[in-house]
Amino acid sequence: MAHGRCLAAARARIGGSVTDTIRRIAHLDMDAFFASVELLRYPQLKGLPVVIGGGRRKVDEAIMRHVPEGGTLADIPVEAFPLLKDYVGRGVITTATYPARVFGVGSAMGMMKAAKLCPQAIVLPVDFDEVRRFSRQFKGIIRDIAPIMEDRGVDEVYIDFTDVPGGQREGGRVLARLIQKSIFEATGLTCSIGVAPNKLIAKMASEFQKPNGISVVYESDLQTRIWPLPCRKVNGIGPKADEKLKRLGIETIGQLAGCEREWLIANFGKATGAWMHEVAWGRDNRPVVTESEPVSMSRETTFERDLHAVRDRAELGAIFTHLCEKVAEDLQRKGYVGKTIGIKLRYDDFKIATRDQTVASFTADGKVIRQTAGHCLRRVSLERPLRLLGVRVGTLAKADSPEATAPMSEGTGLRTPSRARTKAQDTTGSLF
Ligand code: TTP
Ligand code: MG
Ligand code: MG
Repeated sequence: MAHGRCLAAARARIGGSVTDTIRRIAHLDMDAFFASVELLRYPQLKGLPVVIGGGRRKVDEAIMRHVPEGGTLADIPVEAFPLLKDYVGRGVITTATYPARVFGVGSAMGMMKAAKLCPQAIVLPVDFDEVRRFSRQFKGIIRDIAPIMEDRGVDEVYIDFTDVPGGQREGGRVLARLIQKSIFEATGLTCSIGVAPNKLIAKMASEFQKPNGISVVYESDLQTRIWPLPCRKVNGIGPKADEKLKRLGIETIGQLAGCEREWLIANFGKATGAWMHEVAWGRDNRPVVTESEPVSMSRETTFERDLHAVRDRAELGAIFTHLCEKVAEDLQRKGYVGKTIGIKLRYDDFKIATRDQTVASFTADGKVIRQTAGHCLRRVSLERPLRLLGVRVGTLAKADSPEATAPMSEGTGLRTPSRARTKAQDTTGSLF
């Protein structure tokens, strides 16, 4: 029985015929992401070299002045935009459009140095809010098509194509095309996708045809398409490991594959050596992990100068209340409630103290958080000045989940603290 089910699960009906299902993992990465987001706002810059870097507000204001009467941002003349050659400062480039990359300009390069290579490039600041908005949007589009998606940062994700309709056709190309098209139609942004037997190879493959490309790689392509690549292309082989490999005469992944596993272990240690051997042979069975639920949410702040609980009482109190309100806002915005409320302090001698307390019913209420965190504060020493103060809410549940909406459990409303208690050193009295 079990065997029969396995077989059935390993097969998919495609175009009327039954074909074996093979593991298809995609890696999708947005093209020149921060720069592309700016080009949506200023479409007149399409096709021009543009770099992202430098401070934000000043540039915005300078450009805004050039919006013609009754016009929009798209009507600002190209000549009005600041150029790299006029940049003075120590900023580095966050990213560059593909026309700018032609000049050798790219991420992490100093702006003054880049100005020598491409003085005519337009410089724009990053708008993080806008970037985050598009990041959420493109990920939402993907999830609607292929629900097993792993968020890998602002502009990239892994997607498990294996059991998604279209995920097997042309090795995944059909589904990749659909995703690319859907993202472009909704946002105007392009991305590149690699589809491969696993995450490791998919990540490399997404770079093969950038920008706006799709690359499909099969297990049998290992020798021809992966082995000629430099070792540095393996996600996880950083500059240090790469340098050491080079010293040992190993430049390409193929050369790495030619090394004895034991030799790699002798040179790089057990875990890294064994891992290098596996990746060189294209082996990686890490699953695509969909969004993990947050364990806690917290806010903390390091003060500009150390603050003392008595001497700086008002200032500290205001910051504390603000942190509690911010955590409450985070919880509410993300749709969570929590039960364990805690504080974290760092003293001027860098020692850290934490305390927490569990309340009877789930909350995302700033006042409840403030009150409970205040109780926690009374349980730590406040004799030394403080460098940092943090507030955390843990034991989270979705605000609309059954456990969160269940009637309040019996009791006093406050439970015993969950951490080992030190005797309360109440130097603050009712300060908090
Ligand atoms: P990347 O995906 O590395 O680069 P990219 O999207 O700009 O270009 P590509 O087409 O080659 O993928 O990074 C995504 C965004 O993250 C990028 O637009 C800017 C930002 N970023 C940084 O803030 N710092 C960095 O060091 C890098 C590399 C990127
Ligand atoms: Mg990118
Ligand atoms: Mg990226």
